[in-house]
Amino acid sequence: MKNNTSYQADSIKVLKGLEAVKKRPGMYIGDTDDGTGLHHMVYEVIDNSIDEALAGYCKNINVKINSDETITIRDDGRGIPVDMHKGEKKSAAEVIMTQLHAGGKFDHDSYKVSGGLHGVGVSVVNALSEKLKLEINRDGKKYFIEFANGTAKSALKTIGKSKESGTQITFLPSKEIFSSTKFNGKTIIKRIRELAFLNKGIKITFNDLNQKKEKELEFKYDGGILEFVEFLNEKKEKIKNKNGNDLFKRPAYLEGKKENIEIECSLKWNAGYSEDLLAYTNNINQKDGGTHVLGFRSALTRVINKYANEHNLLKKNKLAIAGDDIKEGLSCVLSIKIPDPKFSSQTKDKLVSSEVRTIVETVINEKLSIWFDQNPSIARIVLAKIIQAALARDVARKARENVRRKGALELSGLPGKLADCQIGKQEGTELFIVEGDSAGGSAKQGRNRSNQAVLPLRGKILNTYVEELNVKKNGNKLTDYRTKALSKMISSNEIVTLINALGLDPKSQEIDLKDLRYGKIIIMTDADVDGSHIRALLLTFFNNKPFNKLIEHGYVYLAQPPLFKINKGTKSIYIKDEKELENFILQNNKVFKKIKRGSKDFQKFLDKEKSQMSIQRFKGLGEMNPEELWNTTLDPETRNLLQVQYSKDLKKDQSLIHTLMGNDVALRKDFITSNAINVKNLDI
Ligand code: 0RA
Repeated sequence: MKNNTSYQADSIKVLKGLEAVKKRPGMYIGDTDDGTGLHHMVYEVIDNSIDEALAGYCKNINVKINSDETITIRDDGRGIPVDMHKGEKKSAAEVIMTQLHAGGKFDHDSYKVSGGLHGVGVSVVNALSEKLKLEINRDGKKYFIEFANGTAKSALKTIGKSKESGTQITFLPSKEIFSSTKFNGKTIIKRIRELAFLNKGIKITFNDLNQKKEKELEFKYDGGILEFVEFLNEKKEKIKNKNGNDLFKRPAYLEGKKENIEIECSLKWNAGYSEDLLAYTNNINQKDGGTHVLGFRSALTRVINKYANEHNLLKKNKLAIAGDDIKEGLSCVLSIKIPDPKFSSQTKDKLVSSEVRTIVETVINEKLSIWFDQNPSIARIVLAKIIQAALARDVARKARENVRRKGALELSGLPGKLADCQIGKQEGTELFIVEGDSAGGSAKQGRNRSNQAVLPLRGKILNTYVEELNVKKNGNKLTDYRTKALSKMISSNEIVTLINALGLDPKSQEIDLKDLRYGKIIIMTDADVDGSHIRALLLTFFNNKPFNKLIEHGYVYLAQPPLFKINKGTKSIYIKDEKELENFILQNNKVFKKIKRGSKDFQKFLDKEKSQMSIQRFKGLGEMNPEELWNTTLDPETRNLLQVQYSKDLKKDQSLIHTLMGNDVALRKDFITSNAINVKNLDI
């Protein structure tokens, strides 16, 4: 508060105050070159009218850009006081217009919530204006006073009678201070609209007389920030209810007052993924948030988690909802009004008043809980969206962890276990997926390094079968199935390694065949039950979207390693399986022609023949030396490859895989000894 000592001393202080403003205008009003300061001049005056409205005395504000480059702001409030100020020997109006922060002198405790963008008062606008005319309607009279560069041209005088009350200020910003003094209609409209949203019921009109088609725009929102949220969502995709309408008939609107702090909040969710949160303190936006936003976020997270727990929505997914999941598609306006806010800087971009946090949290917590309870059908769908976001985040986290897991990828981006081939193109190259490290060792040594790559897999890979049929039956969409399948696949180290080796992206929903690093993908497993199982698991993986594209385009093959080796002198003959061994013996012995096949005698002789021959049985690929592996399984000249193909009846294939790889253990066991997918003899 001002301390009146003597008239002279005070006058000097006033002069010094306005000189300071003129000397460093940027400090008081913002940048004087880029237009922000110029428009803050307008906002400062409008804010004073808004204050008058918030005090309950003003309903209408008119803003007009005039043809002589001046601007007029008019309101129907009480009018700036006109009585003589005893100490100053000046009218109160003149004092308010010429003294820095002089507004406070006339304050009642409730007055001046807004306090202007910089809280500097209209005297700053006056100081930086070449010309300012003030007209006051009050006490049945019309008063007038004019200023030039902040100094009164003459004392306030009565110029007539008036039945109205209110204040009208017309000013021309100083060309010595501002690089440009041309007002931008759009910029002003944006602020006027914002103020109309933030202060429900106040009517603000705008008129630009320099526009060819002169028309008055009117901004009045009885719904306040609720209408603001609707406005922010106009062009956004809606979450639809079962009738195809916006799930939110209107946004949620919450309000409360605690310890002199007024809190208003409106929010809704749209179908998008980004967040749109606008926070205001005393009509000023905080782009960097602050304590009010922190309080809001804690309350929101708490209420959502409480709701999810009370309705048992989390347990079956083994999930926790985080703030980021709630943010997706949220639009919210949070507006608080507080007597003496503290900001981190002059630009008021961040609120730091610490008491605000708990107060906002308490109010939002209480009101939002009530809103959720009163709107169960909206709450249910919003929760489903949030839980889906949490699931997706979980998938992404697993993917990240897999990529980071030690040794998963070398710097080349390829798995360390992969023994790559020298040729760097798809055409003519082959990837052998090999069961076990020992077989991998033989394959690595026996292969043709120029075009054959080897990837050893350790043991049984994860069964990646996802019951698509069931997912669909529960009324969920294909995305759910894909998320589930993807989540399952990338949870396995071995599978991520495989996908990386193939040159594909583990997180991508689509495959571009051009990315594939090899022309043939050859599954090479032992010729025993375990081998068949691993082969089935690999085929199950390749049957999942999007990897089934590789089967569809004929990239996937099965190697056929032999089970027996017969040594005949210096020659070696390799035999695929028991049946082929039997045929081989029969063909080479005339004796068998006379004995009935399958009889006791037949078996006796057969056993006798076998014992006389030198037959070696391979227990697994690992028992073959590199040369044997090359001769039997790797060499394109002699090997026997099977191409994996879907049969004509794809539905039947899939239902077979479903039966065999699904949850039924007994059926799965059958699969281990049989082939689920049709294979056709290719080479030979
Ligand atoms: C100081 C005291 C009072 C009102 C105002 C200033 C006032 C300033 C502006 C600026 C634009 N429009 C305005 N309207 C009001 C309170 C006056 C009283 O107590 O009667």
